[in-house]
Amino acid sequence: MNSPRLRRLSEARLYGIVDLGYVEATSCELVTQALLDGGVDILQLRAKGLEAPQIARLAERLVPSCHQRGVPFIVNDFVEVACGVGADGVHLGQEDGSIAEAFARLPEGAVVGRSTHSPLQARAALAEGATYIGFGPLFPTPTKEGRPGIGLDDIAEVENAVGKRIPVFCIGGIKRGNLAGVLAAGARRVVIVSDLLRAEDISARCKRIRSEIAERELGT
Ligand code: TZP
Ligand code: MG
Repeated sequence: MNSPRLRRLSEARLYGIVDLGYVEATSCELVTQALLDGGVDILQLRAKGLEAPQIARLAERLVPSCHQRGVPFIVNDFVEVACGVGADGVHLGQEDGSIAEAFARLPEGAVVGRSTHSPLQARAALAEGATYIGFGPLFPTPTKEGRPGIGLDDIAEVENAVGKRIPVFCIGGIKRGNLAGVLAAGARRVVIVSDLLRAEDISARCKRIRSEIAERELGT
């Protein structure tokens, strides 16, 4: 990844996902533009149920807009798609294979993110060399149905043990109404999917979230 985008990731506060569970394939570019206009620092394409070639066709259309804005573009699940479309990296769940193997298949400097659901998994991802982690789901969420929320109690520990070395993005059921509590529990960075994608004005919602995070950081 080029260094301005790498820096953007290291300083990231808001991670946006174009999730085909909420976005029609035909709207992906518009939604990407809205998320970028709203100031997301990193953007992922998540397309559960689609095959690699379909995901690659979508991703190819989104990479240029992200890169024009200096925003890293990440592909969920599919290392080969990330390689093929010039993405900055891949995001892998616990069951999606080894981090080392993904790095070996991606170009030098690529990003490998890992979903984690406990402090133990968060530490393991750091030890395995993940570039960043997702930590959650904090709350039950329709975006990842059937999983219990892990709550807010472990955020401070994970921020302390892992967040000092790599970015930790809290995820799962985060929305404007509970963001203050998530930040008060020690979160510094968030991934928000449905609350952004269902918003009437996606860019405006991103901006509100970003300013709430900034205000908290400044202690205002
Ligand atoms: N991984 C853990 S929770 C989650 C993912 C992909 C879904 C987050 O979506 P939302 O809509 O912000 O709860
Ligand atoms: Mg996965």
